[in-house]
Amino acid sequence: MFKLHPVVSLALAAGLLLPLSANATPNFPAALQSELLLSQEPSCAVCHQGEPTSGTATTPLGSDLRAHGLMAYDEDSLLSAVQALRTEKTDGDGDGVSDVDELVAGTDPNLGAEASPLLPEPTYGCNASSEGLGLLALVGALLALVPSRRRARVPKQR
Ligand SMILES: [Ca+2]
Repeated sequence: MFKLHPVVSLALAAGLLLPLSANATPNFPAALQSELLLSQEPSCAVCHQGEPTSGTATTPLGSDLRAHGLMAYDEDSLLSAVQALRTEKTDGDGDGVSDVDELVAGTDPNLGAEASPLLPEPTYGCNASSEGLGLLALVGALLALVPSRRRARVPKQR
């Protein structure tokens, strides 16, 4: 067994854990807020399903955005897709209010008018990017404590 420097252990742990804890694209809520002049970042749940919201955008809005070229982590593709939805006045839930207008109004564009409450404050998903850091630190600390064996030094032969 070889000894890893604690910093290396942390880096390895981060590399192992980050794909497992991948969330929605973290820059998208702020990009939507800026593009649509929203009072707050929209919840990740407008595009992602599940608890916590993560993975591929599969809500009706998320699917429409992907159909219009949305690519994860590509803010330009998000803004382009939003513009396309705005131009087409896409109404994923069929309630007569376009998806973009619903985002601006703070309602969920995936739900009809009767079941479309104001979006909750995001408490998880793409806005909770530091969520896994506690676990990451714990794993890194545990890896740093793994006993190691030093190589026996072999005296140079003369
Ligand atoms: Ca609608």
